[in-house]
Amino acid sequence: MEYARTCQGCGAVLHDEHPTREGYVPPSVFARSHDGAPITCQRCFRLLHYHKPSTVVASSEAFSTMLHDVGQQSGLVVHVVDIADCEATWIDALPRFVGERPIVLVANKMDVLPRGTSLTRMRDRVWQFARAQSWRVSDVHVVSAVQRIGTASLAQALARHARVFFVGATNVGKSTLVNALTAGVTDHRLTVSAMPKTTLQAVHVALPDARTYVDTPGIVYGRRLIERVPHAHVLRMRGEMRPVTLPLRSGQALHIGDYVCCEAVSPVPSITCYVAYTVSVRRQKQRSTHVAPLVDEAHGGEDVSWKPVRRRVTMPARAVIDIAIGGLGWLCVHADDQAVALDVWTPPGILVVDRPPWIGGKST
Ligand SMILES: Nc1nc2c(ncn2[C@@H]2O[C@H](COP(=O)(O)OP(=O)(O)OP(=O)(O)O)[C@@H](O)[C@H]2O)c(=O)[nH]1
Ligand SMILES: [Mg+2]
Repeated sequence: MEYARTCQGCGAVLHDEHPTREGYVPPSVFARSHDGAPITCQRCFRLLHYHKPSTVVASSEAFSTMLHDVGQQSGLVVHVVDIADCEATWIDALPRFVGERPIVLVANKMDVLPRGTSLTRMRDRVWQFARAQSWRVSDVHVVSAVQRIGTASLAQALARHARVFFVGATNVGKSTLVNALTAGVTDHRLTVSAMPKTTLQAVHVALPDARTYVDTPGIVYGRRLIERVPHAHVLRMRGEMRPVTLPLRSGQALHIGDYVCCEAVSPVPSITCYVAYTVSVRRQKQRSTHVAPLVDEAHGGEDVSWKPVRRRVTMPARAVIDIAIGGLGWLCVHADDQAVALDVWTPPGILVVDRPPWIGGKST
């Protein structure tokens, strides 16, 4: 029997028939719940209480359909990105769906940036990035949903909008942000988890003043490490950044965690790794060819047979650049009076882009 009720945590339509399908609730739980009371599906319950990884495979068509629906409805669109992963969590196609309406940008997880980072500068960086994409942005907020920093002023800025849609890539913290913005105002709690693909359908959170916040499922691009590596590795990639700076001699390799390696083609005077303190940074005489497993979505298991791909990065003398690596953070590389070349090795499909330095280097 199908129920026209949805899970308050992830938005899936509830049913009590197929335990492996999204939205399943054991019949005994349905029997105990009285009409209209919020229910959490079994998957959300397990995510919240046992931190079980999600097994749902999200499709980009479903995401486009969802964005199309958002574009058809009136309301403010808030694009949430991960401040440590701006490029890889950016939804390039969003303006196509939103049309002429301006977008509010929220760069979340500012608490992971190294202590002392200038938030004004980070806000400028996000603005510059949006401008470079020719986006019409009405405001940029840098926040931490978990530590509730910047959320009060964001709530104020949103207060005159009857409906607000929160859209973004998976795992950027949309549901955490909506929970933070509505804490003490409503009892509706969205499911939040460290694993990607948590929210499955749009969830409308009604506020007492008749306004609505709409949390949406995030897109999975597969270009961030956290979308591709097993659960235990995802947990290791979170947390505050504590930058580590090293020089590399020609031929030396810097292994950053279990999936990324930077190999010096020429001497590299200084590389600063902006990654979570839980990610190991090891300098070695040469690159190790050992690889840790990736999650193989198609077969529901792990794939140990993948081959790292190489991206050559070159920079002129005296240049300073960041190399952003999807789902990991970024490396800030300084050249002195010689040009620098290095190879970045990652799993296939992981976004590697260079950009002006966000923290290290001269502010532009
Ligand atoms: N450090 C830090 N972590 C955060 C912050 N906001 C969210 N997170 C964490 O990011 C992870 C993902 O959060 P969610 O709110 O589930 O992300 P989401 O964007 O709703 O993900 P989907 O539902 O899959 O689209 C969780 O482990 C959160 O605790 C933040 O401000 N700082
Ligand atoms: Mg969510």
